[in-house]
Amino acid sequence: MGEPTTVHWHGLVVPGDQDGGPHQIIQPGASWAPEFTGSQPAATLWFHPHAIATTATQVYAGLAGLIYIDDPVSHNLGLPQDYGVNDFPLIVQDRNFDSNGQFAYQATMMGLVPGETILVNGTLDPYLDVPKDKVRFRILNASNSENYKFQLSDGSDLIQIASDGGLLSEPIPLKSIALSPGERAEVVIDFSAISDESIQLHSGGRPILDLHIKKPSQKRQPPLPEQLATIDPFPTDPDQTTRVFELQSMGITGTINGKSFDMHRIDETVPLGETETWIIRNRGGMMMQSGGHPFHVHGTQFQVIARNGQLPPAEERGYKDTVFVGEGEEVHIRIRFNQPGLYMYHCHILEHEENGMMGQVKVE
Ligand SMILES: [Cu+2]
Repeated sequence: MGEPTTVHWHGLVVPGDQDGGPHQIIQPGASWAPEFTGSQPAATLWFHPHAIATTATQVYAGLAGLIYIDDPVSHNLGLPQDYGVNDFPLIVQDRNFDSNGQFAYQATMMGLVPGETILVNGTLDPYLDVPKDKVRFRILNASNSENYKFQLSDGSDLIQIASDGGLLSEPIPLKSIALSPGERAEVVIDFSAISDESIQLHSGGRPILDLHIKKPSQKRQPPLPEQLATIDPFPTDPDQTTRVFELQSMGITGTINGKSFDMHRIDETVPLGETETWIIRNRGGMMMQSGGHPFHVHGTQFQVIARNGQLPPAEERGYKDTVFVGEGEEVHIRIRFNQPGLYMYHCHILEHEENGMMGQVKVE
């Protein structure tokens, strides 16, 4: 490419200097050789560029992909795990096209112009033949700024088995699953319980993917286990540090704690390995509605402990690296960094990230 870029490992717990944030710039013609050992539970993670001022347009142009982490716990649960047979990625992105059929990235003072077309894995008008059996989908909202609320057209359940950072403690049957930019959900759909020959995955009535149900495979999937992973709550300590992050936006721009991003400023310093509580508040939008912000933290997987003073819904009780904070909402997370270095936290609406809503945390 004729412009600087980076490769950020979204959700991977790696040292700050391997994280691929704005400090690990790859200039045109140069290369970068990150090196790290993965040590975290099985999960569906992803990678995308994270350079200053070029993130949003480079992701829009196609730089995004998935990373799968497997482990014995996940492998031995009897979950569908044959890639391309009963285990499919669904990378969902909205796009506009120009008259030449090229992507047309267009932002205004209000933000990115929403795409008229939704692509799945880069495909227009996608459909998929699926076996009349249990099938796993690893869904990533890789849109720059759109939220989705996934549902099946026949009203069947989406059984969520994993969130951003790995398996939930148990399968959660849901009629709809909301994902803001950067969030993932792994779901199982049991097509053997569906009588229609074809159903549709949609979001608020917008078609996402047509699913054509074919004759059952030879070997049938076993029932889903009642228990998936063990999620140990991070230890609590009455003396632990609490930090507050106030999000405020105005159209395409925004701030965290009243500050616009400055690469030469460390906003927070956190001791390595210590558990903290972070309170994330969405103060809304100045003059216009914010629409909510997906708050993402690099280099760790956190636990959501409260949403608006209540326990979070079951699907938010696993590991997360991105949490949606709606207008006027307050979300509490328990967070711990197990690797040292400099990391970003930011709104994952890429236009907000590039226009002020990002900060830096130093872990030491
Ligand atoms: Cu935002």
